[in-house]
Amino acid sequence: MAGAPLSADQIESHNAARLEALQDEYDSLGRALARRGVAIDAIKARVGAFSVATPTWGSGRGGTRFAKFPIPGEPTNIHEKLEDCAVVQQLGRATPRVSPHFPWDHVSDYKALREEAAELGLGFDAVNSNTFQDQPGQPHSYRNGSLSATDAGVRAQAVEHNIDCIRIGEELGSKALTVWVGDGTNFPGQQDLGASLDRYLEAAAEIYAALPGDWRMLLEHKMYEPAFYSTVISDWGSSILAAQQLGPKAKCLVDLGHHAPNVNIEQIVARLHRFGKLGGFHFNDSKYGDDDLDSGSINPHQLFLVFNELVEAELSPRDGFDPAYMIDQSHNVTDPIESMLSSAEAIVGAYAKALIVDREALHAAQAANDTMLAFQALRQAYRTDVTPILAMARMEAGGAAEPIFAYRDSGWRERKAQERRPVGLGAGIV
Ligand code: LRH
Ligand code: MN
Ligand code: MN
Repeated sequence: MAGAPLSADQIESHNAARLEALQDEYDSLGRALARRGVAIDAIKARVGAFSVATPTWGSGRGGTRFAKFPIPGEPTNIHEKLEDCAVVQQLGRATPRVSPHFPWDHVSDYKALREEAAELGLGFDAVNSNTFQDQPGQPHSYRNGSLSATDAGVRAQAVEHNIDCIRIGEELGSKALTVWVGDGTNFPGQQDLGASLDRYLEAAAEIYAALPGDWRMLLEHKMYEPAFYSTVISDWGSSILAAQQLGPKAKCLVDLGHHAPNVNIEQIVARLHRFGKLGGFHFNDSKYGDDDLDSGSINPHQLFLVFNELVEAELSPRDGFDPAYMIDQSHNVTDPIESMLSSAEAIVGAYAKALIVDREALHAAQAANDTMLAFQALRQAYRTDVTPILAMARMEAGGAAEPIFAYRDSGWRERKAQERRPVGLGAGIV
């Protein structure tokens, strides 16, 4: 790969030292899966073809509203963020695209940025707009909302920003705009709940009208935060209604952290797919709310169940089923590169487990109302350690057998700590 950030020789010798053991584990798992009628090489091929985008904003250390604790060598601009995302891709081989956020990733020349990313082996995924923060020099404030604001000037500014994001995305080679607004209220009576949705829909339609023919507009819902009494696009119900009203290019994006506690997210996935409106994911994990913890770190079973629905959806596609997969995490206490490597592996691993579910047995048990055997079909797949499949797929694509160890050995962060300017202390991002 031209311009790859790490030495290919280092990855090769890392792999050479592990190949024999890995081959042994892969062959043993292959025999076990063959006895279940599953061809391991076919699963490896599907795993190798799967990808998930990394968030540019996840490559720096995040924080909470209390504090942010930067690490030496973390990226300070979009160029350095791309470099770090390229490290994640070079070692993990599951994250060939980055999802940018504007204006956080603003540059003056987007064509050059696209070339710079391509040199690093990266492309661009969905662009994310930001009308949840005020920017220096901006005429109107979003303190009272953006697309749903009562002030027409504020709404027009928010629409224009989203259209600017589309134009930037076209230069970058993106095909989708993700719209999440922080609009909502903190007090009963603060706003008319119906009228604010009307204003949102009208403004969103102006953005929709500016979408190129082959683009999608991904509506991201969130139940609370920063608004704590109501949010305008609070749940998948509001999201699908808005997407249906806007038109076929509008789809719903499911951020795993944006739901009520204990809600059945896999069922939401199935519902959105049923109506052809499943547009994409922001993967993360959570214990309490929109924690933005690493994917699969708290509830890996839920991640598996989500992928189980996605594999079912692949088998019965509706309306061009092709969801955009992205990570959306805040790495507050880890090296973001390590968190993205670990998260990508958790996501791909959940997909691999879903692929090895004995679907025939599952569907037969469902038809016969045999609850326990239906559950066992899922359980058997979930219990399977798919690590050798993931490692082999990665290695065959030029990545590392054990990406986090290869990353540590590369000394990347220590080197960057010498080269990059230190990040100031301060509050985190959302
Ligand atoms: C909102 C959100 C949304 C933003 C990102 C930074 O909580 O999930 O996707 O764009 O965080
Ligand atoms: Mn999100
Ligand atoms: Mn979020």
